[in-house]
Order: sequence, then structure tokens, then C-alpha cells
Amino acid sequence: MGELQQQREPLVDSYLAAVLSGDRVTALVLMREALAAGIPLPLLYQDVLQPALYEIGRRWERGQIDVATEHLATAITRSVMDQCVSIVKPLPSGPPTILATCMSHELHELGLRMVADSLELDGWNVLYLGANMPLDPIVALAVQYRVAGVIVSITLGKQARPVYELAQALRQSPIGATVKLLVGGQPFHRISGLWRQVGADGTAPDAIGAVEWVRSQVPLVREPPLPVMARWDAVLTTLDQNRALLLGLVADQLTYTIPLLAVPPTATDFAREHQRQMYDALASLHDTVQAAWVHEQVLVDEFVWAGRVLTRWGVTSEHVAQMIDCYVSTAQTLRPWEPEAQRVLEELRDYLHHLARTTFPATEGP
Ligand code: B12
Repeated sequence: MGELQQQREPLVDSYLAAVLSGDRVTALVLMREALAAGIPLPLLYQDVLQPALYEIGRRWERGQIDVATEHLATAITRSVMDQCVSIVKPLPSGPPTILATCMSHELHELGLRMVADSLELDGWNVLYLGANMPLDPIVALAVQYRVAGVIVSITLGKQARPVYELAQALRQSPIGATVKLLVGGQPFHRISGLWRQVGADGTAPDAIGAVEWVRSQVPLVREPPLPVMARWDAVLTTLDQNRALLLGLVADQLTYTIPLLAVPPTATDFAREHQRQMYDALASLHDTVQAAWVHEQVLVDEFVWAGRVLTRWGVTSEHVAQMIDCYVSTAQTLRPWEPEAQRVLEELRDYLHHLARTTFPATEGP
């Protein structure tokens, strides 16, 4: 992404300045803005967070920052990663397919997290164990879930030996004939061929490379990512840019298509009851959408906003489905959508209908 390359260095510098001064909010805002500009999270990990962390390591080594500042910057980065992931990550579905771990006494886990997050964004369901894991429980869990792949991250050179032992243990386990072992981390950058010596099936230099490797080497039927979220970014950006126009059009359209909208909120007890139901329904929709897409903030905001307007007008909960149709069809007419965006919006509508059906009790009209 050329644009990111141009922005990369200033972004690394700003991010670094923020985390080194303990400014978590600015660090998060920088990443959120980059995500909103359409830069995929794995690329942000690779081109911004990783260079910033490496630079922190260099400064700490040279005595330019103390250990407390290094810990602070790392803790902020960890939290920024958690929040960014909750913005973009679809909920994994289906059984775990990949186990991600570090070995005993390896405390560096952010690289592993980046790899695991990137795999989950690609639709793989990852059992994430993190730092400092003893060998036996790793193997036991891998066997219990019959995972198709194990990924191990090491940062300290002395961790090569425990990885070798893990490789041997996995080969002798009941999943030994099928499980693939992918290893990575800085020692593998420095020593070419080390991955073979530890008995792994492969290595990759970074999280994006890890996803490519897993795609090509792990032969299994995997659950696809939630259909809408996987391709939602571009559509979301456009909807966001057109928010006022979109919602105005939806409101106009609804006024004609839903007769109840003409009922003033305080006109009858019915209206008040429907107002309450509508509010509950929208609150449920809000929660369910948030749970499903964790962060689908803009989408959720649209519904809450529209919901408030509709509530004031006294709409029944069963009109939520119509609201969804209006929303989607209006969004589709807003601009010459590409076929892919059209499909995404249709999937969104189907998914929201499903949510509406499973979340809201049917209500009687007046
Ligand atoms: C943060 C940090 C810590 C934190 C870690 C916290 C955490 N939750 O992770 C803490 C404070 C615990 C720590 C402790 C130590 N640290 Co430290 N640490 C770092 C620092 C600054 C950043 C690490 C990091 O997150 N890097 C960013 C990630 C994203 O990069 P990455 O791991 O390389 O991952 C990428 C790729 O390698 C690849 N990848 C990684 N894993 C995998 C796995 C697979 C399967 C694949 C395919 C790819 C892959 O993809 C990732 C994303 O692109 C580094 C500096 C550095 N150069 O990394 C020093 C650094 C690694 N630490 C160092 C040292 C010396 C230590 C300590 C020994 C210090 C001490 N005396 O206590 C201890 C050791 C603790 C232990 N037993 O593990 C040295 C290591 C020197 C060496 N060559 O051995 C470094 C390089 C600092 C330095 N310049 O001297 N550290």
C-alpha cells in the first residue's frame, strides 16, 4: 500500500512519541484513524507497531530509556492491539484449528499475538495460549482439539531447544501425522535454516507471511469469516462519509413506507407501548450487533440514531425489519456501488434480518 509507505515513518514516529510519553489515548487514536483510512490491521502491525517496538528495544539497549518506560510503551501497545482487534475482528466460528503459543520462559508475546490476530482476521479459529507455556499442556491441548496447525513464536535464541522438543512431542502425538508446525520470531530472521533444525514445517518473517504459509500448507476445511465483516471496510467508509445524507433519505423513505410513523409519540397508549418496545428492540439489536461485530460502531450508531427518531414517532418493533431494508436499499442507491459492495450490503441485510428474527419478539400492531 503506497499510501501507507508514505505515511509510515511519520506514523511510527508519532506512535513512538505517544507510547513513550504514556499517552495511550493518542496512540489509540493514531491507530484508529489509520484503520478508518482503510489500512488493514496486519499491515499496521507490520509497518507501524513492529518498527516502533524494535526501536523501543534499541533505545532500551542503549540506555536511552529506562525499563519502566519500556514496560509502559509495551503495555500501551498491548492495549492498543486489543482495542484495534475488537474494531476489526470477526468472531471466530467453528472448532479451533490453530494453536498459538510461546514456550516456557519466553515472555515476548506481542509478535505471536500479531500472527494470531492476522490469522483470525483471515478466518482461522486460533487457540491463543500466549507467553511462557510448558510443553506438556501445549501438546495435550493440541491433541484435545485436534488442531491442524501449531504456531510458535520465539524471541530469545535459547528458545530454539524447547521448540525442538515441542516438534518431537507433536510428531509422536496422535495428531503427529497431520499437524503442521510453523515457527517464527527474531532468531529465525537471524539464522537461516534454524526452522529446519528445530523440526518445524516452515517459517515466515512476519504475520502476513504467516497467513500466506498457513493458507498454503494447512489443508483443512475452515470456517469462512463472517460474510459481511470480512469485506465490510470499504462499504463502511463510504457509509460513514455519507452518514447525514443516508440517514435523511432513510427517514424520508420510512415516513412513506411505514404508516405508523405518522402517529405522534404521545398520541395514544399504543404509541407509548410501541415506543417502549421499539426502544427495547433497538437496544437488543444494538447489543447483538455489537456482540457479533464487536465494534461495528458506525453501523450501530446508525441504528441507534434512526431508532431514536423512530421511537419518537412511535414505531412498533416489527418495523425494525423494514427499517433495515430501507437502510440497505437506500445505501445501495447512494452511489454507483460496485458489485462486491452490493453483495456485502445484501449480506448485511440478510444478517440483520436474521438478528431481528432471533432477537425481537413479534408484536401486534394497533
Ligand atoms: C517488549 C519487550 C519485552 C517485554 C515483552 C512483553 C510482552 N508481553 O511481549 C518484556 C519486558 C517482558 C521483555 C523482557 C525481556 N527482554 Co525484551 N524486548 C521487548 C521489545 C522491546 C519488543 C518485543 C516485541 O514485541 N517486538 C515486536 C514484535 C512484533 O516483533 P517480533 O516478535 O519480531 O514479531 C514479528 C516477527 O518476528 C514475526 N513473528 C513473531 N513470532 C512469530 C511466529 C510465527 C509462527 C511466525 C510465522 C512469525 C512470527 O511476526 C511478528 C510480526 O511481524 C524487544 C525489542 C525487539 N527487537 O523486539 C526487546 C528484546 C527482544 N528483549 C530483549 C531482552 C534482552 C529481554 C530480557 C532478557 C531483559 C531482561 N534482562 O530481563 C527479558 C527476557 C524475558 C524473557 N524471559 O522472555 C532483547 C533480546 C536480545 C536477544 N537477542 O536475545 C531485545 C531485542 C531488546 C534489545 N534490543 O536488547 N522484553
